[in-house]
Amino acid sequence: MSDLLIDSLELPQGLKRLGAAELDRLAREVRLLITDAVSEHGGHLASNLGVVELTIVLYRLFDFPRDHLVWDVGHQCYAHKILTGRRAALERLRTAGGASGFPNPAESRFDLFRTGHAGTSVSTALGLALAEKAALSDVRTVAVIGDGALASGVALEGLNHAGACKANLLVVLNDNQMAISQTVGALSEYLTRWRTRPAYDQLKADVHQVLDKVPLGDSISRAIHTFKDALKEAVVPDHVFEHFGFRCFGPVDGQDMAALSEALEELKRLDGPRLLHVHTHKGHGFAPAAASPAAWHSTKPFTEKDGQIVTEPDSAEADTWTRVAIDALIEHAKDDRRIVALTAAMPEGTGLLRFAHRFPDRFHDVGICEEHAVALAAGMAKGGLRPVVAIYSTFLQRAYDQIFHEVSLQGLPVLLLIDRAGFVGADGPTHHGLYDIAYLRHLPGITVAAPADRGELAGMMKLALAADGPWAIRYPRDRAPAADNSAAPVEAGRGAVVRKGRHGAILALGSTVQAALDAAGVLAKQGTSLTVASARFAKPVDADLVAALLAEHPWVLTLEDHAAPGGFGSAVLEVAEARGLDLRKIHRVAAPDAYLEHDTRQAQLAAAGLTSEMIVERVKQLTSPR
Ligand SMILES: Cc1ncc(C[n+]2csc(CCOP(=O)(O)OP(=O)(O)O)c2C)c(N)n1
Repeated sequence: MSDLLIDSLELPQGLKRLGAAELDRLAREVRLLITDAVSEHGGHLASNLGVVELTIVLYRLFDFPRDHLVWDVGHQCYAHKILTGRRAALERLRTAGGASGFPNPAESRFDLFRTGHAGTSVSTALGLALAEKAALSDVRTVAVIGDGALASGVALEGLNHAGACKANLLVVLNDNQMAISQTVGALSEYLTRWRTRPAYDQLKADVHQVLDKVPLGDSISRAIHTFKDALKEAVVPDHVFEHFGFRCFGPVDGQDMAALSEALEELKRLDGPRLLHVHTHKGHGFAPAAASPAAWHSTKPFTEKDGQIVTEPDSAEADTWTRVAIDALIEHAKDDRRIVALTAAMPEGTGLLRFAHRFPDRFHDVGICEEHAVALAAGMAKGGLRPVVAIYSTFLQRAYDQIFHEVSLQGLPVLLLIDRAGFVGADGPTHHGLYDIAYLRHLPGITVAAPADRGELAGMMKLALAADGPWAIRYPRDRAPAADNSAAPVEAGRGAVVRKGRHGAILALGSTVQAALDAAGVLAKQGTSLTVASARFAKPVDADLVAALLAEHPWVLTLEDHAAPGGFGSAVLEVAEARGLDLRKIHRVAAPDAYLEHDTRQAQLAAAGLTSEMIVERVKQLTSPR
């Protein structure tokens, strides 16, 4: 029998009956469960440890799922998952069949939206609140948003609208002064100044002073009334979101369940747009994460040995595409002072931290504001700089319109380094980078490149930084092959044959070239000789190469770590059609038109038919007599 308190509770209702000492015990247990799951499977740790108390108090005071709770981004939902009966699933966190690292309505009715991108909670929660208003219901809606996500454009759009339409919405601002790294920007500086004002405690002192002045003999009920009224009016008068139409409260210590309960109990009784400013600590309760919250924002599996934390050896880090790309960029930046680098709150993930250390004055972290990053780069390019914007493929989706309107339409030399292009593994469908070719290649004048190895990347970087128009270089969350597969120098819009054969041809894009070469090696031993070409560019596609491969082989198989609709293979079909070539000889392997769940990247590539083993099978089908 388990002696955990949590196992004796009916969740989440059982939380409402716990006393202060039991709540403290529960918080410790939840923290341990989270730390255990992340130590085994990796995941977001620091943010989750910070919101344990807040999550418990929200579940005690509100009636979820009758009431609505929306977590922004959703990476901090582990306590929420544990408290809604998903402890067992969390033990297999981010692995196939286990709990997703993000909210997912398919997992539980307590999860309202499938999320992973920042800033959307206020808008979706507002929509829910307005739907409840239309139904004349008394259901309450709560959005929890971090100080990092708060500065994203969409969050501010939501707040702007919510304040004006007087919706019954409670926004809990989970301010821990961190996005992944330190939160940046003027709003963050404002919140820091605000945080240092003991507004809520001061408020209580003020109210008590009022009560002390209530004349003796006045009824107790009047005194209580005065206190409640005063507390209700205890808005923070000049808080910036007051001017957005929100009644603002706080800051409250988010690790103090009594203080949180007191504040939320009152706020629950009020109507209209309300904002509670909560101050939490990333990594709370786990010393290494509390000391280095950025490093522990998202972590690989780890163990504790003799009081020391040991993570998986990181020898491969030096070989990642991220590292290789930023190293190449740094080399160019040494000689070209016009090169500036931009990130949207991901200096660590994109590798740009190294650029920032080398060239602090030429580095800009704009916060979780991908649209702004791209528009800013357009302005910089217009002003004569050579901006390089490194953003994950999935988050760059935010900036589609800026790529079209501010960059492509103007023909400006902005270089997009599209990291995490392709399957991402454990983060799953909210984070796969499977659409960038589709959302870029229809823009006139843009060049979209995908290197197969380090040599190709170096060649592409050189061309991109000398180009007079927009470029994108996409690469996955993976190791970059050291081998220089193709001796042919990189030329814009040209692919290269890297292996010659006669039974069929594979035209592979980017990281899929290595899998194609591995498959060709296996097949050669079985008597099937293949041509393998590195396409290098998804826009423009090398039409001459496509024509030559079709002329010399019975079939051409395209490979890409990208969605099939609108991807590289589609582009090959288009150029072949434009030249009047035989489209029936072209076959495509790409990510299917479906959301592949969290798993290892390798398993996802296999599911899409993109591992060398799967390619061997596909080629056997193509070469076997029909
Ligand atoms: C549009 C978008 N860009 C970038 C990210 C990557 N990302 C995940 S969490 C995070 C930091 C969020 O900070 P905050 O909202 O303050 O939450 P905290 O982790 O501090 O609780 C970032 C930048 C994302 N999820 N969505």
